[in-house]
Amino acid sequence: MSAHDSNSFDPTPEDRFSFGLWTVGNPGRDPFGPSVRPTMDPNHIVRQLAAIGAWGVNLHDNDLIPFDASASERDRIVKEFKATVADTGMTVPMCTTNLFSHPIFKDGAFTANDPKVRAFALQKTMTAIDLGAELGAKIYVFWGGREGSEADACRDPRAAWQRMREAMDFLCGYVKDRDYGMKFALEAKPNEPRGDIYLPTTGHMLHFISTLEHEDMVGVNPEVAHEVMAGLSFAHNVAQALACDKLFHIDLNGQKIGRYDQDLRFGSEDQKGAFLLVRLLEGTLGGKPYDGPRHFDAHAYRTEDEAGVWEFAKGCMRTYKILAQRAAAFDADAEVKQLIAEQEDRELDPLLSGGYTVQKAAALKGLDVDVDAVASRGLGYERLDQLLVEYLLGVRS
Ligand SMILES: [Mn+2]
Repeated sequence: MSAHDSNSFDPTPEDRFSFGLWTVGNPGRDPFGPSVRPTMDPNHIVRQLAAIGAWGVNLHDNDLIPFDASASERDRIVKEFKATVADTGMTVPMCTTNLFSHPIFKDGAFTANDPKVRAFALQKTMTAIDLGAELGAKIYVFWGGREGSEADACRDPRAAWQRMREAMDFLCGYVKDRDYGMKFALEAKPNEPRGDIYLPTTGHMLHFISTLEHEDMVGVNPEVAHEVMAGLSFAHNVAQALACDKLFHIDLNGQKIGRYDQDLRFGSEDQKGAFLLVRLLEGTLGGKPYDGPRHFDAHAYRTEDEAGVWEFAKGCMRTYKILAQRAAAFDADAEVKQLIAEQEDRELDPLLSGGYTVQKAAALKGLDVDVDAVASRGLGYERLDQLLVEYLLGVRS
């Protein structure tokens, strides 16, 4: 089978693709209209995901268990779901808590002004962490859906930051006490549903994590759409997280800049950004690849019926694999390698790395840089970028 046989891009469990119950299960409700698709049973979703080659299924507590379920109802639902996951050979790599749908969370959860809301948020999260542990999840995501404000006069934003720290320290303590072996992945978003959300980008999260009591067990879960909403380069954000060994999970989807959170099929928008992201995650440029799940946090267009939902899911996975193949071919291209290598003068490496010494300072001060010659060099980036575009468009391989 050649690399260009379209079947070779069909997903398999070895690719470790995962979807949330809330993604393929999204019934198409939006602020302007109701559901356009029937709600799907979680067990049906798991069976369908397995059938199309996915590996994992993720969930919020209330994607599986209704908010007001009784203990016996909860146990029945979990038992059936666990059996379906086992029967299909699927896995539950990640779980999270819905701390945004119920009206009690209208002013946030961990950062809300009312201590009863904060206490309930901790209670709900501990219960949901127990569920995640029961399902075998090793990653627990925190997206602070309503941790933000419109009437900013309501609290000192420093108090919100401090409350978030206290909640994370507490919940890390809970997971350690229970010996669940879970890691936390924090997900940033700049706005929506709140006017402004605290800790709005992955960069903010990375710093926040460095202030936590158990920072070793906390990383990030960057989402394409969320960083693009903030007008940022997603690949740059992910690269910083990878460089700090903090990329614990990732939310792949598609987004147009300057819009509401679209959660579109992965690779359906900004194919160049998606190419550069997959190149980074797969390590085709040479860096250490990302070794976590390839998770899609996206949903089908509101125009679709259930058949369209599975086309959407297959599309996310196929596009990822196509981009991985395109990135590998691009980075194996001799001309590409040469254009990148030409910019690197290894001779000065000893002076530029390894930190300060008196000798290096003296050598740098004495260095004779021909500034005019260096400044007048063309860098060949037009050619390099065009080669990227030609790989992306499939005319060079
Ligand atoms: Mn989103």
